[in-house]
Amino acid sequence: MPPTQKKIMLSAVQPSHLLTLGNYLGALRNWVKLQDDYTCLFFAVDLHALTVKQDPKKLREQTYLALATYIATGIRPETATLFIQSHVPEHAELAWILNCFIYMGELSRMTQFKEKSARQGQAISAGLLTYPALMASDILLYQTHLVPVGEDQKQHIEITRDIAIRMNHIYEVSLFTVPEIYTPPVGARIMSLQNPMCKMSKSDPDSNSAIYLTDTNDQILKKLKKAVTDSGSEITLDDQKPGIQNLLQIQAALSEKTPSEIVSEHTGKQYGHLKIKTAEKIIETIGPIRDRTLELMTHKDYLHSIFQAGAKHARERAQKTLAHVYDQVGLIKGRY
Ligand code: AQP
Repeated sequence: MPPTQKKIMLSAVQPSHLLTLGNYLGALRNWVKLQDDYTCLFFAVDLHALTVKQDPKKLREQTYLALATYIATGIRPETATLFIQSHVPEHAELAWILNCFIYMGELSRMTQFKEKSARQGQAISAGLLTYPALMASDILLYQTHLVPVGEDQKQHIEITRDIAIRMNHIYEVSLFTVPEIYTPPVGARIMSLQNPMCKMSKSDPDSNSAIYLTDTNDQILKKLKKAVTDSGSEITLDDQKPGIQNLLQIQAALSEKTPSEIVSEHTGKQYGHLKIKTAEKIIETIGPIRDRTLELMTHKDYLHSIFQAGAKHARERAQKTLAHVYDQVGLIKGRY
């Protein structure tokens, strides 16, 4: 199909810390698999990252790193539009309008808000609460058809759909395409290696809880050996064994097999064997991505040229939607 007739697929990652194996299996890998069937926009959501405390120097470096990782994973910059969220000011502009159409009750019910605000204690930023408005803006600006994400982001896409339907209804015009969600059958929720009841997260302060996409082979092996399991020894798919289930999920996702097939491959083996095999599988996949990412990080001018071209292209699309929204909600067109 010629690119102009393809549907739009869009997704992003917050450069709030180093990207994890969860980000890879839940998101990035699926972007690569689906990229040929869609017109794609992928970006680093640096404005979202500001909803939790950031070191400015690290944030800049992590933003480069996120985009380098996209390319290293297999996203083709020749066909996909790659950019940085803050380089397209329309994201923040539309987010303001959407903020006026989302209800406080909807925002305060979001699981991510509840979990992250509990960690922030008394000083909870308003940005953390209104995060879904900015995310809805990211998606709706481009008339997106499909958003591939991990399980944890499903709720934010659902609220995006609700806002799109609500505003299309209020103004009796198609302001926004209502996006569909894509989550992978295996790997949509990778759990922490240290607490398998919580999801693996970039911002978890315990670095042993996550495999970062820049970890060395040695670090990966050590983290897997330290992974929390339980006191048993039989490898089975059992809700009472969340640590073992997580390792089986990781191996299954990386091998394109089902978790039950992985169980069969480990019949009669001990937990230690499963940990080593899982580490080997991660190294096999992540090793080349890490090496390519670090190589790309030595060519910042190249990376910069890609996001500059990407932002220019993204703005052309974003401006059309924003102008239509401004007009429909009753703002006077500027004449500058
Ligand atoms: N553990 C996970 N398993 C599967 N998918 C995951 N994703 C995140 N964690 C997992 C998916 O990765 C994409 C990018 O996520 P994000 O950067 O927008 O933020 P997040 O969902 O809040 O991810 P993190 O790693 O937990 O970041 P922090 O710690 O900064 O909040 C999304 O598609 C997400 O579903």
